[in-house]
Amino acid sequence: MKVVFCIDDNPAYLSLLKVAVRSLRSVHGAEISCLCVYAGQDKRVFETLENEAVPLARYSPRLSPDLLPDRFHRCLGCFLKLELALVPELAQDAYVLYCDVDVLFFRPIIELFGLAPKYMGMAREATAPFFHEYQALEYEFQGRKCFVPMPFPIWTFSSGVVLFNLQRLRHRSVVEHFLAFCRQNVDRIGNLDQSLLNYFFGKRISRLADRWNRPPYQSDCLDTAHIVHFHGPKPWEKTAFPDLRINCFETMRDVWFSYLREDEKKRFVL
Ligand SMILES: [Mn+2]
Repeated sequence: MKVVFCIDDNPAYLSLLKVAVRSLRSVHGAEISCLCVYAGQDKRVFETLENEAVPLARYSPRLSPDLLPDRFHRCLGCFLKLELALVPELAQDAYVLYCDVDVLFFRPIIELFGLAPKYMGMAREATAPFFHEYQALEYEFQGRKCFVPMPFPIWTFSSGVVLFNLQRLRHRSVVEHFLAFCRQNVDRIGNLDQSLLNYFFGKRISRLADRWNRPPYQSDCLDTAHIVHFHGPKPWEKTAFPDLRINCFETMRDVWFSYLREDEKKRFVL
């Protein structure tokens, strides 16, 4: 199974991607297969991917920037994961493990390769369930009106690590329905791609154990995490989110920096 990353032109992503890929190979060896999906044309991205020997899939998303509200333009990359079932380079893959680039592979992930979620597997965020102001969201698909009842109470699954069943998403136009829903409801979401996945797939999402997506601010991260997710403050951030720079944050941040060369560390004020 491939490990898939998605990026956009945010330069911070390049350091994150390097550590994600290096830690993945450190845990699993160089033969683990990965792919990076990218819609832009920044030379620095091409160079970094080439230097890190990460295969690139250039992809023009159906949810193109002109269809997304301006306020999402700073993080276009996060929407790419919604379309992995349509990426030609993944056409032969039944399942893929999507990971944000702000992850650190800390223990083996082989166990995940044996799972077969019906649509997708995601770990839960440590937030309380909530109720959306809409009882149902609607969208039109091929001239028909479709309704998606909100999966009340809505438990939030994190889109930082998603084990996608691409085969299922390609079957019977599920992904086409989903993208029609996304296009027509993107103004009714709070949390980017994650809201779209949670609202549309709701109770069809299979729950992954916490160890597959553990933020460093959780006290058990060091002892249990297989994939550490720098959800909240990024490893180099010293003042943002003070209440989340707790527990294992400092330790995991040091592990993260250990994957960078001295010259690569210099761009961060430590
Ligand atoms: Mn993330």
